[in-house]
Amino acid sequence: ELDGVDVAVSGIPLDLATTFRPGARLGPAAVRAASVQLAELMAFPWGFDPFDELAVVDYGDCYLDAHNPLGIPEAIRAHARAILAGGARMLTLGGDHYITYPLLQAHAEKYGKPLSLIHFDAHCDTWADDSPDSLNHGTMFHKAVKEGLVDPATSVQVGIRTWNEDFMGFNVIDAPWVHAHGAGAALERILSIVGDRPAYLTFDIDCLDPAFAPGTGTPVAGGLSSAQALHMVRGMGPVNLVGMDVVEVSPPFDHSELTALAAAHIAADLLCVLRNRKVAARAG
Ligand code: 5AB
Ligand code: MN
Ligand code: MN
Ligand code: MN
Repeated sequence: ELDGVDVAVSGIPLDLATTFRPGARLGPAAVRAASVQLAELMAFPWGFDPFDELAVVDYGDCYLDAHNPLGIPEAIRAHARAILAGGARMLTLGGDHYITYPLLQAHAEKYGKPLSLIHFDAHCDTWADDSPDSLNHGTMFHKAVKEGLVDPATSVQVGIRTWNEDFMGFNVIDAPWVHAHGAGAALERILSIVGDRPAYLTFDIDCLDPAFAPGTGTPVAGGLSSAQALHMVRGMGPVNLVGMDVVEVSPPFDHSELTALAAAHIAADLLCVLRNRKVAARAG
């Protein structure tokens, strides 16, 4: 590991031209700011401070040249490759959810493909678009499946409540199922689908109900509560998480920083999960 860094936090402040309501480029800064409010809460409910054992470094933001949109996918891939080459795991703050596609390319190069995907979202993001670098909103997992970056049969989409004619073979735990059966039952399904395969976790904040996360570009009613989502994220201990992101926070639509705070809380709990895995691995 480069300099002994376990987790590299970085931001990718991207808006896409195809976005209905722009603002996600301001997400990483808002999530970082909200994370300050978490400091005193971090030990709850874990009983430890994740930074006691886990070396976490904020690498700042990926530089995106606004005058060269065609360079955006390559800039994100290069950013990720440079961090992954050092051995740190990435926890990326978005930004439009598009960023997950070049991030998956870099992670698949590093960890082997296909990866398993744990995808929290209101949307399945599998809308058809085969052109690799088209920067088209909501098409990332279509491309990722077509390129063999993720194996849909060992992947799962959680919180979905919009329709797509092609789910591309992903397992889907939709929002009504979580409401009917509970977050605990959903977590058990996630763990059995993914097993101990290398898994990338992508958390689109719009998986949460707009009551909990109003600050996002494409809100959809009927979503998960933050308690349900946190329960599932906190249960990721058995999963071999090779990469993580929290995306689609759009501060212009937020109220009282609720959405940024929810995203920061998800990110903090992911750090706690990684901290526990590190401690458990050392204990043998
Ligand atoms: B998200 C929709 N298909 O293109 C569109 O938030 C939704 O990353 C895309 O899941 C949602 O705007 C993309 C209607
Ligand atoms: Mn979404
Ligand atoms: Mn999405
Ligand atoms: Mn969106």
